[in-house]
Amino acid sequence: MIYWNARTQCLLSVYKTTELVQPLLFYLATTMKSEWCLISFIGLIMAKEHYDYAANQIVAFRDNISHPVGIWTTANGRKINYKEAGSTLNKRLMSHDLFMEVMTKFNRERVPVRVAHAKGAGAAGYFEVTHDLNDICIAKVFSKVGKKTAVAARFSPILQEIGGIDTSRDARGFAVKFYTEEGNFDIVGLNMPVFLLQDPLYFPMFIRSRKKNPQTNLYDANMFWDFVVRNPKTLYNTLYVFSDVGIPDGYRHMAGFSVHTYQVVNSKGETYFVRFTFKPDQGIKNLNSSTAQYLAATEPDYAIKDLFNAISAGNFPSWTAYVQVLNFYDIQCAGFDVFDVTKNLPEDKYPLRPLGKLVLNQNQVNFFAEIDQLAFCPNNLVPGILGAPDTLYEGRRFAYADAQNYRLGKNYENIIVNKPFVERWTYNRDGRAPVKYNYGNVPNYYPNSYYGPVPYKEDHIVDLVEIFEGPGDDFIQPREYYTHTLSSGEKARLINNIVDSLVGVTDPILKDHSVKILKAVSLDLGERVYEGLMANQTRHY
Ligand code: HEM
Ligand SMILES: *[C@@H]1O[C@H](CO)[C@@H](O)[C@H](O)[C@H]1NC(C)=O
Ligand SMILES: *[C@@H]1O[C@H](CO)[C@@H](O)[C@H](O)[C@H]1NC(C)=O
Ligand SMILES: CC(=O)N[C@H]1CO[C@H](CO)[C@@H](O)[C@@H]1O
Repeated sequence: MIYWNARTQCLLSVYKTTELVQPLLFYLATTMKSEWCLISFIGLIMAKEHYDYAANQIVAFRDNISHPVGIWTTANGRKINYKEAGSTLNKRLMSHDLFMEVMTKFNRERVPVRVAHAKGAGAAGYFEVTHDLNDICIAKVFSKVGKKTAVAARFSPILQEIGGIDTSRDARGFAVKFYTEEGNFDIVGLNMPVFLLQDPLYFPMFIRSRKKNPQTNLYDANMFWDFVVRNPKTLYNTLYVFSDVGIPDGYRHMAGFSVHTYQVVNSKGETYFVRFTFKPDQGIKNLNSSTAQYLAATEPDYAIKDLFNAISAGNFPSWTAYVQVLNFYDIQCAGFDVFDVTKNLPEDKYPLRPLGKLVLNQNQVNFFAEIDQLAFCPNNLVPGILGAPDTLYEGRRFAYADAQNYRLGKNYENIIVNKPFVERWTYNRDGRAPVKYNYGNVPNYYPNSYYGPVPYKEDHIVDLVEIFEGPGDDFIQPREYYTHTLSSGEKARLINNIVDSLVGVTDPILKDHSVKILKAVSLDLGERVYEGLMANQTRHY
C-alpha cells in the first residue's frame, strides 16, 4: 500500500504489495520528473527483497555496459569475422575452424558429477570470530575476537541429480571452506546433527539404495526401506529426514552441523574435542510436504534462487557458529560413543559455546567456476584441528580427495576457488591442467641438498587419539528424539511423511519389517505408522 502525502511529496510506506508496486515505480521512474524518480528509487529499495534478481541477470548485465564486451575470437585469439560467424551452410565443416572449435569444446563441457550432493548452490563471504578458542585450540582462524577469514560455502541435497528438485525430502549438505592463513580448513557437514552410518564401507551402498533403481532408473521405496531395516544405525537420521527439517525452506533457513567430533589441541599440547554447529540468524524454517510438492513442480530450483536473490538484494544470510566442547573425562562419562556420527551430542548436556558468525555476502559471477568446482574435503585441516578419530572420518579423508582428483583432475587445488591464500611449496608436479607455473626450476624430489622445500619443526606434535568403536545402541537416541524432542504436531507430520514413503513399498515382508523396526524405536511411532498404512491400504498395503 502507498500512503501519499502531497504536501511533502514523500513516500511514507511501501510494503507487502511490492510486486504490484514495482512496475508502477519503474513507469514513474522512466516517465516522470526527478522528484518522482527519487520517490521511485526509495520504493525500489524497499521492493528489493522481493525483486527477482536472478530472473533479470542478463538484462542487468547489458544495462551495465554500453557495448559488447569485445570482438569474438577463437580460443587461440584470432578475430572472427561476420562471414565466418554467419552460417556454415554449404561450407566444408572440417576446414571451418570456428565450427570445429565450437563443437569440440561443447562436447567436452561436462566433468564427472559428484557421486553424492550433485545439485547445489553456494556463495562466498567471511567468518568473524566473536569468542576465541585459544584455551582449547591453536588454530589461528579462531584465535582472535574480530578476526575475519574469507569463506566459500556450498549447500546441497544429498540424493538429487544435478537437475533435480530443491524441495525434495533429504538431508542437506552444509559445506564451508575457510581460506585461513594456515591453509584451507573445510567443514563438510549436514543440516542435521547425525549421519546414518558408522562404517565407511557402506557409504556407497547407502547412496545407491537411495538413488535410482538400476533397471527402472526410478527412485525406489523398496531399496530405500530395505537399507534402513538392515542398518538400524540409519534410524535416527531417517527420523530427521522424515521430520520437518527434511525439507528446509531454502538454504538460508537451515542449521549446519559438523556431525563428527573433532580433536583440537591448544598451545600447551592439550587435547579437547569439539562439534561445530551453525544456527541460521534468519531462523529455522521448513516447508510442509504439500508446499514442497507444489514447488517441486513450479520452482525446482527454489533453494538456488532464494539464496541468489537474497544475496543480490543485500539481505546477506548469516549463521551464528558454536562449538560443543568435551575433554577426555567427558568422552569417558558420556554413556555413548561421542565419536559415533549416528549419535547426537544433546545441547542440554553439552552446551553450545559461541564461536563466531558466518556471513555470505557475495554471489558467484560464474557458477561452474566458483561453485561447482569447489572441492571440499574433510582432510583440509589446519594446525590445531586434527580431524575426527572415527573410522568414517578416516574413510572421508581418502574419499573426497580421490573423488576430486577424478572429478576435477589431480591439480584441482590450483583452481581459483580451491587454492589456499597461503604460499604453497609441494613436491607435486605435472599432470592435467591447471598446472600453472609447476614450481618452475625448484628441485622436484625430497630429500635434496639444493634448497627445495623443507619441513618445519613443531613444538608439540599431538597425534589423533585412537578409539575403539563398538556397535553401540541404535535405538536409545531415536527413541528419545521421537518421545521427548518432537511436539505432538511434529510427530503427526513425521508419521504422515513416513506413511507417504512406506506406501511406495511393494514388498509386503519389507513393509512389515519397516513397521517392526519403527515399533522398536517407539511402540507409539510404529503403531501409528501401521494405522496410517492400513487407512491408506487402497494404495498398496
Ligand atoms: C564414509 C562416509 C562418506 C563418504 C565416503 C563420502 C563421500 C563423499 C563424496 C565422494 C562426495 C563428493 C565429493 C566431490 O566430488 O567433491 C561427497 C560430498 C559431500 N559429502 Fe560426503 N561422504 C561421506 C560421509 C559424509 C558425512 C558424514 C557428511 C556430513 C557430516 C558428508 C557431507 C558431504 C557434503 C556436504 C558433500 C558435498 C560437498 C560439496 O558441496 O561439494 N558426507 N561425499
Ligand atoms: C558493471 O560493470 C563493471 C565494469 O565492467 C563491473 O566491474 C561490475 O561488476 C558490473 N556490475 C554488475 C552489477 O554487473
Ligand atoms: C503448508 O504450508 C502452507 C504455507 O505455509 C500452508 O498454506 C498450508 O496450509 C500448509 N499445509 C498443511 C497441510 O499444513
Ligand atoms: C500418506 C497418505 O496417503 N496418508 C493418508 C492416509 O489416510 C488418511 C485417512 O484417510 C489421510 O488423512 C492421509 O492423508
